Amino acid sequence: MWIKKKPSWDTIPPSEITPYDVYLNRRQFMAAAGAGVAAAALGPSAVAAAVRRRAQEAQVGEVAFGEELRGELNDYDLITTYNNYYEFGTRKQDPAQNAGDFRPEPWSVEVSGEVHRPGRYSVEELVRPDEVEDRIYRLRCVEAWSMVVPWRGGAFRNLLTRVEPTSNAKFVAFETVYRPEEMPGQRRRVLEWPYVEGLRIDEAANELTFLATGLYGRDLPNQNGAPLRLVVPWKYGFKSIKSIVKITFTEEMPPTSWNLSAPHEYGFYANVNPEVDHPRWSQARETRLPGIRKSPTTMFNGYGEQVEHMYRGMDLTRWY
Ligand SMILES: Nc1nc2c(c(=O)[nH]1)N[C@H]1C(S)=C(S)[C@@H](COP(=O)(O)O)O[C@H]1N2
Ligand SMILES: [Mo]
Repeated sequence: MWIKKKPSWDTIPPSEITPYDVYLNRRQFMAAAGAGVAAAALGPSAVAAAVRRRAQEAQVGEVAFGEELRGELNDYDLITTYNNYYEFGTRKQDPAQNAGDFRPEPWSVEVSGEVHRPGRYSVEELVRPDEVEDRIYRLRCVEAWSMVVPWRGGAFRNLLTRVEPTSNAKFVAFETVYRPEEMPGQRRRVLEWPYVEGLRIDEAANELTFLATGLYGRDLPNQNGAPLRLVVPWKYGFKSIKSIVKITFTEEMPPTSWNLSAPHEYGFYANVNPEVDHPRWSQARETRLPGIRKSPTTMFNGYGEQVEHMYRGMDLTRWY
């Protein structure tokens, strides 16, 4: 992916660019070597962790949204090793372990249905290099844990202005790639494959709806949905569909994977709502990883100001 502008921290000459992990190790080494008394007091692992955190934060330049969450950012390691991506297995560590053979390039997305400019689009046509920005969002999984992630990508509404939905388009349907050869989880029918999701057209056009191509300023790892995934921060995480190959504009509400799988447990809207419990557990509180203590969940995951107007007059207890 291209980046919008060279961030201020990026002053290393190209000849010195090293792979990210090597870079981090070198930074840790230099910091540990120079930290003297503080290092002796804290111990090497605490120093390494602190330096690593700082180096990771340095990968997130100026953010277009969510600056107030910077201090709560989860580590790159956690975000890329604790995943839900059932195409690669159902345990949290499975996607990081099993996604190594997945090929996110070459890639194209088929845009069809109620749209004036249907066709096959490249990732760079959907998220144009000059529109790329970093945003820090909370991610609240329906399983009652949450993280804070620095995404890189583009607003979905930019894409809408280019493909031009027709006036009949009331919903947008999304589909994940189907490649059982590369995705071992798809060889078992845990869900109906391919994974599908959808949004109402006004939700898709909301300023927060984001197409991520990266995180922490780097391309998306396969386990996080490379090369292109949706991020809808006021809804439960399962709406944020990964590795998208189809975007279809429809007049009818499209089917969604978790609703197909367990209709009495997962609705289409799936807005984060602490007052509507999952049939098998409470949604009033959540665990902010990597901690274990629970803290209160907030309506629309804290994004009410941006999204609440879209649901006026709707019975949110029914549509959780
Ligand atoms: N195709 C696909 N997309 C998916 C999932 C999945 O299993 N398959 N899991 C969802 C769930 S439940 C969550 S919480 C988020 C997790 O995103 P992350 O692993 O990048 O944190 O991805 C969502 N997108
Ligand atoms: Mo989730």
